[in-house]
Amino acid sequence: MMNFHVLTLFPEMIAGGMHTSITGRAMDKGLITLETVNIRDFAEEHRKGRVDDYSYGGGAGMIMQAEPVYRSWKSVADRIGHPVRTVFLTPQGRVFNQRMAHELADGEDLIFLCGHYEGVDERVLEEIVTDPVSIGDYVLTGGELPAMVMMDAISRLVPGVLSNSDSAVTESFEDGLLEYPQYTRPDIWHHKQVPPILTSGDHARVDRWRRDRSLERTFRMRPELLEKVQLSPQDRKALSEIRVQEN
Ligand code: 6GU
Repeated sequence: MMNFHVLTLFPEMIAGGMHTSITGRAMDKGLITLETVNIRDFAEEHRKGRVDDYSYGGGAGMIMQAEPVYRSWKSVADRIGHPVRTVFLTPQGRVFNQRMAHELADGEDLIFLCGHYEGVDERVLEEIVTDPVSIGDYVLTGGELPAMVMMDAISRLVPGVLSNSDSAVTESFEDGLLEYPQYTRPDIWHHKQVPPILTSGDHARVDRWRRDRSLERTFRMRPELLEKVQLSPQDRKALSEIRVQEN
């Protein structure tokens, strides 16, 4: 069970994305819930629904004001009634990874604050944010897509969200290596045959072949990941042969 609460200026973007595919089914099944809160609904009385203003010190771009963000957060936090992690989506945050997804999937409630414009007044961030998070080193226009990325990654860790056969597939990236290549019918497509080991029926050889392909892909695409992986003697042998092919 996981309750997501999203503070945003674009609630329909969040709802539209989340009601699709596996997260949509998880909501239908009651395994996750989604509450979107429109920060604009908490604009100050005299500002006619505006929630941004100029940056002190000058510079291009508008800044989200502290008070509407605070009020929208408080409307959620008061209802939950106990301290709850509040994630602020920002390129200045810690870079999201699978370990953080597991850590955040532990709780019952999570609040996401999606920034927009050029930023959010730092004073409200100091009061409400427990986890500033980035999803990678590139710049997006707002925190909505990053929040959806995080909710997707967290949702699939909630018990019951994935079918057992899908969960089994999880184990492979969870072991720290990239996935092996996969194939389905037909056996020959564009003159390319499926690797014969996969149709041999020899499960031990299939497992070894997949492990070797995972090691090979990881070595070629993400060599830094190999530093943190437990390697068996057979893994080391396979890797040394892959390294030889490289030269
Ligand atoms: Cl969390 N927000 C924005 N605006 N851009 C990003 C990001 C977040 N993570 C990577 N780029």
